[in-house]
Amino acid sequence: MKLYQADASPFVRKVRVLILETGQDGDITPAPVAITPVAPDGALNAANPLGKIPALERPDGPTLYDSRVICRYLDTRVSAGLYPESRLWETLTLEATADGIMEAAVLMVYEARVRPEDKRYDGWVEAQWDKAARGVAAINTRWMSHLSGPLDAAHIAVGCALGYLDFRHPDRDWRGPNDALAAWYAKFAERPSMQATRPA
Ligand code: GSF
Repeated sequence: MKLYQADASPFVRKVRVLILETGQDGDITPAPVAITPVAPDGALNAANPLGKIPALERPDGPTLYDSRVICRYLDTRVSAGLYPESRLWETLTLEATADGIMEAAVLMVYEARVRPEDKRYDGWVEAQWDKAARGVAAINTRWMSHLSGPLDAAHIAVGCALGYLDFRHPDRDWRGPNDALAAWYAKFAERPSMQATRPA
């Protein structure tokens, strides 16, 4: 299977961490792409009409896209149990929260790097940060007992979202009021799968 990817993408990292955690690394061929919303890639567009990564091309079925779909597929493929039936809705909601943090943080990067300087809108950037910060605070206050349980797909998503905040927005200090989550992340970031996928 071919994974369209870029090392800096937190959504790709989520998929790559899940691949490593479930022992499927040998089944995946990386297809690196360098894209922005205004500089798409032809082969990627053919695989995913939305032009976004990650996208997973399979020999025996249509290309899968959206990291949540890919993670769920890869989990099912090897019966890894990272979407446990007993807490499925919690897992999906926590994953969605982490994805929302990534999405807001990525949009902030695009605003600074992709949009022409004279068209940038600081209020919009701050509103995106407010979303990310509210997401982080909600995880810290409502989800620590879930995060202290056995590994599931939501743990991976949260780890990758926080890693992306460190990578792209180190000056925002997400740890500040979120001690419990900061302690959880310090430990989670030590996992070999997280170390192997650190964005440079
Ligand atoms: C988001 C993927 C995404 O925005 C998912 O896979 O979960 N909901 C999707 N990927 C970005 C790269 S990133 O992670 O920085 C992307 O592909 N952007 C290109 C574009 O055209 O928006």
